[in-house]
This record gives sequence, C-alpha cells and structure tokens, in this order.
Amino acid sequence: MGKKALITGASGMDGSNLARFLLKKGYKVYGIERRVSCDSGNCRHNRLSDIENEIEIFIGDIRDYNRMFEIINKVKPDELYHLAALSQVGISFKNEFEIIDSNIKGTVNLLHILKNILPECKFFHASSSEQFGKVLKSPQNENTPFNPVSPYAIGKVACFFNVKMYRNAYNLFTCNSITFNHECEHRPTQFVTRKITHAVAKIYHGLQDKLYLGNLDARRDWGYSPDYCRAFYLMLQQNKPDDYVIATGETHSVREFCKIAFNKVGLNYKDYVEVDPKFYRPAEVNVLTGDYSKAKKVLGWEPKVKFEELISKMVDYDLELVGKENV
Ligand code: GDR
Repeated sequence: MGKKALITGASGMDGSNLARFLLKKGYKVYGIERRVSCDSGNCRHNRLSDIENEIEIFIGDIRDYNRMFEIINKVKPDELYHLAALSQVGISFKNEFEIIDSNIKGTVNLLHILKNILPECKFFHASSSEQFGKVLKSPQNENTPFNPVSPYAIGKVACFFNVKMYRNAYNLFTCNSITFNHECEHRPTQFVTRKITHAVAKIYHGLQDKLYLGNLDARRDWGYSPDYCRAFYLMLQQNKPDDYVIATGETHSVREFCKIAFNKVGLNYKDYVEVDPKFYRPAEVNVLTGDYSKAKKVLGWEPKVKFEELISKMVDYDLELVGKENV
C-alpha cells in the first residue's frame, strides 16, 4: 500500500495542488478543512472538484486540539503537510489574536500531538519569506536573520522556531519551507497577483473600468504553486529533516506585474490602475529575493515556471473564466 499523507488546508491553493501531486505519486491523500462558504465566485471546494472522489476530507479546525488528535489518530499518516493558516498579511494587522490562535496554536497543536502519539510521522510546515520582513541582507537564504514587521510574519517566526525545536528537542522529522510568494490560476483574488489578472480579464471584457491597488513599488519573488508543492514533498523524502528557502531568485515590482499582465491583452496599465491608500499596509515589506541554492543542491529542486510565464498562465485562465461567466 502507498504512503498516507494528511494535508491541513487541503482546499487552499497549495493544499489542492499538493493533493493532486501526491495522488500522482501513489499516496492515499487525506485532507483537513474548516467548513467554509464560497468567496466571490472563488469557491474553495472547486479547487478539489477534479479529485474529490480520490481524497478523503475531514472537517476540523486546527485550533481544536481534540479534533486534530482524533483525525491524526484515525489516519495515522506517514507525512503531515501543515498548510492551513491565516495567510493574508494585510488582514493580519486587524487579526493579531487569530494569528496567535490559528497559526501559532494550530501549529503547536499538531506538533504536540505527533510527539505524543505518532513521532515517526514526517511533518512539513509552510513558513514564509515574510519572516525576513525589513530585510537585513539580500538575497535571503536560510542564514539570513528574520526581521518580521507584521502580525502574520511574527506568527510565522514563532511557528518556524517551534518546528525547529520539536526537531532538535524531541527528534521529530520536522521541516520548514521558507516559502517566497507563489501563485497559480486558483489564487484567491485577495492577493495582488490574482487581483490584477482577474481585473485585466474583466477590463478586457468590458466589465470593469479601473483597478485600485496599494503599493505598486513593492517587490516580490513570485513563483508557481505547483513547483513549490513539489519542493514540499521533496523535503520529506530526505534522510534528514531541515529548513529550505523555496524561491525563484528573481524580484519584480507590483508595477511590473501590472505592465506585463495588461500588455498581454494589448492594454496599457497606466490607463486603468489607480492607487488607493486603503490598500497600503501599516508596515510594508519593500523587497524580497530568495536564494534557493540549498534546495537546488540538496533536493535537486528548481522552479520551472518564472515571472512572465506565471503571469501568462494566470491571465489566460482569467480571460477564459470571465469570458465564460459573461456568456
Ligand atoms: P504577500 O502577498 O503579502 O506578499 O504575502 P500579497 O499578494 O497580498 O501582496 C504582495 C505585495 O503587493 C502589494 N500590494 C497589494 N497587495 C494586495 N493584497 N492587494 C492590493 O491591492 C495590493 N496593492 C499592492 C502588497 O502591499 C505587498 O507588498 C503572500 C502570502 O501568500 C503569504 O501568506 C505568504 O507567506 C507570502 O506571500 C510569502
């Protein structure tokens, strides 16, 4: 029988891409998700619709220790991929306590349960490049000090060190990916990339006039979610647990993203994009660039899809989606 993988946040962007990847590898895949309703035509459950008969979903909240205990004890996974989290950095400024409850406590709940009942289970945690915050060195690698500036990033630093502590203190096989921004066609529109590509499609189809954004000069290292899910899997296949930066090594501004996305449909972003201060954050991370050389050397991992191809994929998808909705 194939290995068993349990994924928290299974219906999210990475969760669904990882589930699809692991099924192809012959895994029996189980997912945990909170029961959530659809948001603005972006129904989370749609992301799993093509594989819904191949995976088993448990409803549960990572904040609920007893429920997590029950699910882990029942599934007894070989590998646990912990992807569930409040993931919107901007929103985290208004939700400090949910960061503590969901992101930090949720992660410690899972680690604590594994230590007590399933110490042989390998554990993956999605840490974040936001931990580098106001960067102290560029590009950022596994040795770059953290300097977080948002509740989200501070919470991820706490999770990162808990994952490391359970590895060192209790000998659990636990790994962090220090994951830089990564996107795909199913990214929720609350994140800037999909907000842009979805707007490009709506503007192209005459359904929207303007696109209001925040800081156009923020620079990020944007990769492709399915590429990054492959790295998550590879981390758990090594002989030794460790932490890895997962990135593309390229940095681009939100403005450049707009320029290329609008160009794809023959439009000039300057005619449509306006800045609305309401989308600015109380504290911003200006520039991130990842150095993934350790992942390349140890995992043999490299990103396949880079900036322009990522934008093309997302714009093409949204043009088709909005076109269909418009029929
Ligand atoms: P980020 O992603 O915060 O980097 O975190 P997001 O797409 O939200 O922002 C990227 C940059 O774009 C700027 N920006 C805007 N952002 C949003 N959401 N909406 C806007 O209108 C807008 N205008 C400009 C932001 O200020 C920011 O600089 C993502 C998440 O997936 C995290 O969970 C993950 O940990 C990190 O990436 C790595």
